[in-house]
Amino acid sequence: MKTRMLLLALLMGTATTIFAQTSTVEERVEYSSDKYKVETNGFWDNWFISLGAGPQVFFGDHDNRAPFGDRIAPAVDLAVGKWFTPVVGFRAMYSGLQVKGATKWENSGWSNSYGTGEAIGDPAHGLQGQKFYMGNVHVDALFNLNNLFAGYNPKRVWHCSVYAGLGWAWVYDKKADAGEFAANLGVLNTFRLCDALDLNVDVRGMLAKDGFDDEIGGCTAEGNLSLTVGLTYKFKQRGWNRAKTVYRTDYGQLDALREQVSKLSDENEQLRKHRCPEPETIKEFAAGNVSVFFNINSSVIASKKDLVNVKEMAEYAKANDKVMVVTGYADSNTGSAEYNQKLSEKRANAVAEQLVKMGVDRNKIEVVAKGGVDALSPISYNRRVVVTMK
Ligand SMILES: [Ca+2]
Ligand SMILES: [Ca+2]
Repeated sequence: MKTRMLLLALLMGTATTIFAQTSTVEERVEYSSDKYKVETNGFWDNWFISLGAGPQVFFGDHDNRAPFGDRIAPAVDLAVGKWFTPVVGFRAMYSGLQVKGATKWENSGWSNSYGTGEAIGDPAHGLQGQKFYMGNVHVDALFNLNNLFAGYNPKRVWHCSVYAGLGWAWVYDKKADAGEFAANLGVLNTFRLCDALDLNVDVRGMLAKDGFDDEIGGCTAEGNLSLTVGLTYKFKQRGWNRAKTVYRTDYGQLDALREQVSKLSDENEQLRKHRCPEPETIKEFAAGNVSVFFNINSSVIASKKDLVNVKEMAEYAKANDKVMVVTGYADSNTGSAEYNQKLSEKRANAVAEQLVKMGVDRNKIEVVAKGGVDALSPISYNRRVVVTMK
């Protein structure tokens, strides 16, 4: 619990004056364990500057006829960049320096081939040495493969990034042309030395048009391969924070809410005590009796619909502790008096059975059998059971 207390006290003799302001806020932070989830950061975060130096070899006209060792020339690079996410970054870079190779003694039509005036390679090829200085300014998009495939880890030592870029490359003492568009592709390996510094090893290929070296040899392009080793300084803020969720509880506010709930609860209790008693509603059952009809010579209830009213009456009887009277009849026109007596009893029992199913206590049901009658017309109406209450 983080408690911030601002306390200003004045102690003068026996008189004490205390001015205090307190607030009690608890913050709980949960960090995501997902290595692929990080918090985004601001524009000024994760900028870096890098420097490197090493050898480079140019692949231009006639150069492959010079001994390889004679073609190795120095290269430098300087870059400023930024990582937008652990995986994606960019940098603006200056790279290049010297090119060493071979050229013809006489270049028909090409005035400047940067010849050294010294024979090189097999004399049969009639070549002289070549040396010139170049520069290459390019913007590269960087993709960190370790963070892409293995997730972000701030303590990881080795990072391998691939990059592709486009820029402008030129030869310093060239007079005819300002330069050429050049494509750059490479692999940047960095090794963490400390939080702020990386050792960088950059292998880069540059591709430019044939005219770049002032010799048109007929190839579609010529290129430069460099390997530079150097240092990268990473400016603050560096790295990424794990994605997090902050849970904040203001106990001052919570106490106020508790107090309010308690107050409302008290008020509710007061209101409950003073509540007027609800008037008891007595539901009257409208129908005095309900009939259930049967087919001739049958004690099976003819239509289940008749039971709807029976059920209503049963519910009322149960609720009001009434006794139900089930009276069975048969029509006196068919069958003997003895048979009709039994039939009316069976019919009454069939309805009584339904009442029991409806939850009416057996002891609260009276079964009466009236035998054959002709009280109703048509005569079929006498094949019935009448349910009443008492
Ligand atoms: Ca050449
Ligand atoms: Ca060329």
